[in-house]
Amino acid sequence: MKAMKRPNILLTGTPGVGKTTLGKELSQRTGLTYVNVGDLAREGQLYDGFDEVYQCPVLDEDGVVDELEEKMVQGGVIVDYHGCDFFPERWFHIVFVLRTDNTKLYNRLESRGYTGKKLQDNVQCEIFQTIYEEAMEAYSEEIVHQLPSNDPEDLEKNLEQIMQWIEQWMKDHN
Ligand code: DAT
Repeated sequence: MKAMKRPNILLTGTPGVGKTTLGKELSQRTGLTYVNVGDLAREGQLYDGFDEVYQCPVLDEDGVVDELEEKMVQGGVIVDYHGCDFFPERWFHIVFVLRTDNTKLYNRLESRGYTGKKLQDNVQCEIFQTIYEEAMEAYSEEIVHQLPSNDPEDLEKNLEQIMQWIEQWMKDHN
């Protein structure tokens, strides 16, 4: 028997909006595989240079794509990253951009230890909806959806909505 087809889901948005929280819980509830691109890069040392301004290694985007390709072709993967324009468009069946109110995001990032330019730039990234615009350019607009991610009720609503979408997708494709 052929394996059930399962969708690939991209969770993107500014750091601190709640991608990891949503992605891990979604994985637990659905059995889909959760992949955190930041962790993947760290584990495989998929870096390409060093950013002097932010004092952090630069992601080797092609290396990440090569590393994930086989898994993505099989389907059933939830990918979490604060950027989205270097993944092959064909990988994803749906893209969620999580959004958080500025003051809430500021507080979350501050308690994560962000200060100075890093804190300012990330909050500005959210204010300018940089990642949403990146997603709208990189993917077909019909598959890009914004999700509010301000409080636990939002989290629960998002989980339920995505699970419903997965169920419908599975019915349509199997
Ligand atoms: P990201 O993976 O986008 O960087 P995260 O999942 O690590 O974000 O969440 C950042 C912080 O915000 C963390 O302390 C958990 C909290 N958080 C996430 N989703 C939330 C929500 N819907 N309501 C309140 N807090 C949330």
